[in-house]
Amino acid sequence: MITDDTIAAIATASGLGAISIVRLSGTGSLVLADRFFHCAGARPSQRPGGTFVYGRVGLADDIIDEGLLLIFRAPHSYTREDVVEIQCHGGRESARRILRLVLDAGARPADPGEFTRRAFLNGRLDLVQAEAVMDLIASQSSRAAASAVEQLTGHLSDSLRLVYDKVISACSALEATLDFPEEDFPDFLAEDSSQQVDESVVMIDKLLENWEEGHRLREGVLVVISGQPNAGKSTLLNRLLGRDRAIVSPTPGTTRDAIEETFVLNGIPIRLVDTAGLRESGCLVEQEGMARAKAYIKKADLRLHVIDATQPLSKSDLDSLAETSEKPTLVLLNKTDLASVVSSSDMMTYDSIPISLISSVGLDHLLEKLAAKLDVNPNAAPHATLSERHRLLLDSSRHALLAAQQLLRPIRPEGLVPAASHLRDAAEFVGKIIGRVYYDDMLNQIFSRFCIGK
Ligand SMILES: Nc1nc2c(ncn2[C@@H]2O[C@H](COP(=O)(O)OP(=O)(O)O)[C@@H](O)[C@H]2O)c(=O)[nH]1
Ligand SMILES: [Mg+2]
Repeated sequence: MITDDTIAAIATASGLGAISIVRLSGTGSLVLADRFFHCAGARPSQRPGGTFVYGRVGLADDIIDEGLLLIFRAPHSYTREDVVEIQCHGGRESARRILRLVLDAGARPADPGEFTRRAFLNGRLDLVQAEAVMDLIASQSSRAAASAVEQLTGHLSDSLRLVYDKVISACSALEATLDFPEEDFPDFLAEDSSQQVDESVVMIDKLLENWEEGHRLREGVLVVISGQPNAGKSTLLNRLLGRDRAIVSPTPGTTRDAIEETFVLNGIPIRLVDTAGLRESGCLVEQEGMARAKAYIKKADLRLHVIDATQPLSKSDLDSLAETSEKPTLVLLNKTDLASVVSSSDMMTYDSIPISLISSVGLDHLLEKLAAKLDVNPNAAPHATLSERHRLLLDSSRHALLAAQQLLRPIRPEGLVPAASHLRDAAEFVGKIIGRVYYDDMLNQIFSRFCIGK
């Protein structure tokens, strides 16, 4: 697809830093480099790919900075086009002025993700790998990053391509039968197709199994802290985050709004939410806070319910626990550094842990239990995981395959045409995942979440 226009962008994050990088891709990259990069010896466009050279950047009579020029020649570059990267000094100013110069000289500002989009269109990456690039940049935990790298290496793409090939092969076998007259169409081809449809469904089911984990890696697991005012909820949030994020005070009703922060447990990002304590209150702000708390508890993947163990169990605690008894819950009996009147045996069916947030008793146990409840295995090998986009398309493909399966059991001549049509749909859905099939709109949507310069 190699196009004539040359795109340019600052590839590094804005802010103070040692270096910034301005990146160009397209057939004009090297010619542009000749105009604004001045080095000893051969001009940039006379130099081989895979090399770098020191020089001064700017116009001959208006030097902006000194830096390095990295030269990549098509097809040995990220985009498979000619690419140059200028490493200049960090901070906003140098890179911005260099970019302006390049744009004035005829390059076009790159859209978000446009370098990666070109890498995809030029066949360097498939769509699943291209998405992994952004997942890696956006990852919030070591596990999510490892999973993205695994996806980038192409293992998920390989599995998806196998499914795609199988569906295509099922479809071709079936379509071949359509060329025969109805009275003597070759059964064996239709049977072969039917068998491949069954196998495709099994392969898709296996892929869908790992969606859940991918979702958790990307979005984080929602853990909500609930309990009565003064039980120690905000103290718990602060202890788990390792910093004083929420105000802690002996005055009940201090936390009004829900506070959400992320911390990482065994490589999995956890969205931890501190909520307003649940109690009778005439105050409108506090009531709104409690409504939010309840909404969060409803959405939570896991609830940490904090109880002040120095006070007798209140009806409100028991009601609130009973109300959401189906929600995975850990009950924390807090303040065990003082004389407790509630113990684990009072908690009956609930999983409970005695803790003291002030004297740090039981915190390790809490983290262990939390990891176990969330089924977070620290030793699990990283594997590429499906995104929501992949899941939806796989689901659609699966439905189309099942519809075809119905029509092929038993094989009847009149079922062949509609079955083949379902199989074409099934192939198209999988094709859209890896990018064998794509539309501009679809690519726009995928690459719009990328950053500029990637
Ligand atoms: N003795 C003791 N006090 C605690 C413990 N955890 C929290 N507190 C105190 O209990 C009060 C209420 O804590 P806070 O976290 O604001 O409770 P929240 O209303 O549930 O958010 C504060 O004065 C905390 O210092 C604990 O383990 N032991
Ligand atoms: Mg609080």
